[in-house]
Amino acid sequence: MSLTIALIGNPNCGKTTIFNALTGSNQYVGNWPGVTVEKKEGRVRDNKKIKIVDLPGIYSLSPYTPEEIITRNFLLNGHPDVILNIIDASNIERNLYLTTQLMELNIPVVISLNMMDLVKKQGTQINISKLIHTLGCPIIETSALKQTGLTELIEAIEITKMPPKMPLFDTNLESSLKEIQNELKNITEEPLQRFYSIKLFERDVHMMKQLELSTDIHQKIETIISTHESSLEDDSESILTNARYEFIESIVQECVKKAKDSQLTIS
Ligand code: BGO
Repeated sequence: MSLTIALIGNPNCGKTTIFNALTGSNQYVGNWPGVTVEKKEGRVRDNKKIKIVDLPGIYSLSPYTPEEIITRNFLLNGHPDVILNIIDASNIERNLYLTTQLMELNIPVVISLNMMDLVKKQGTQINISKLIHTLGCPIIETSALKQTGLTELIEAIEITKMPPKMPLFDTNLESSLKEIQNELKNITEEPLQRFYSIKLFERDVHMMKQLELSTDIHQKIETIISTHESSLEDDSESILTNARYEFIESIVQECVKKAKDSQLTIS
């Protein structure tokens, strides 16, 4: 069975190094339609049935740059079987921001926790089992530089069929998202309703246009958002960003022990 893999990560996470190591010379370079952003695809050296689509390095799935728009359009319309999310483990907090958004797409995710050679050198400890349990997806420790973990990465891609857990936010935000989701019942398929409700909460104009909401539904959703904003005296986009960072902080507190902390414990 052939598989299409969407390769995604922040700039400088090691995505190109991993892409080259997995595909070798089996690569094809072109452009994404309508833009001058390079499109690279390749077949895995040891399993030609796996096609990897190398998406541009991005920090978020917001609609502000051509790279972000290309990536999310591919995720929503390109039918990838698995997202391979490369995380720079030496910068895990910032990299997980994108991961939380990928987890909302109802697509199976495999995480390559890359730069583990650096993390080990720094003396940082990451509790991988806890991280797997919290995110609900396979996580493989890799060092693209030292070429470790790559066979395990391919094995995980071959067997992963379930999407990860959805990140959950505070009760008030969850209840506003649920209200928006209820308005989308007959408009989008159930598995993507949460993703769209989050995008609408952020007033993402591309998504509003794409969903072709009626004026009535649009107004109902606007009332939900502005009521939430007034209660927190903040704009919806910042509310969502803060909620994501709270979610990430709780994960990092549970699963990551920085070297500084271990030194403190020892002394
Ligand atoms: C330079 N471990 C370590 N230590 N480094 C890694 C790893 C890893 O697991 N993976 C990648 N790198 P890209 P994007 C460089 O190029 O794949 C390094 O943007 C240098 N170059 O070697 O390009 C990788 O595609 C001079 O580093 O990332 C590269 O995601 C001095 O991370 C950088 C030092 O990798 C980015 C590093 C001239």
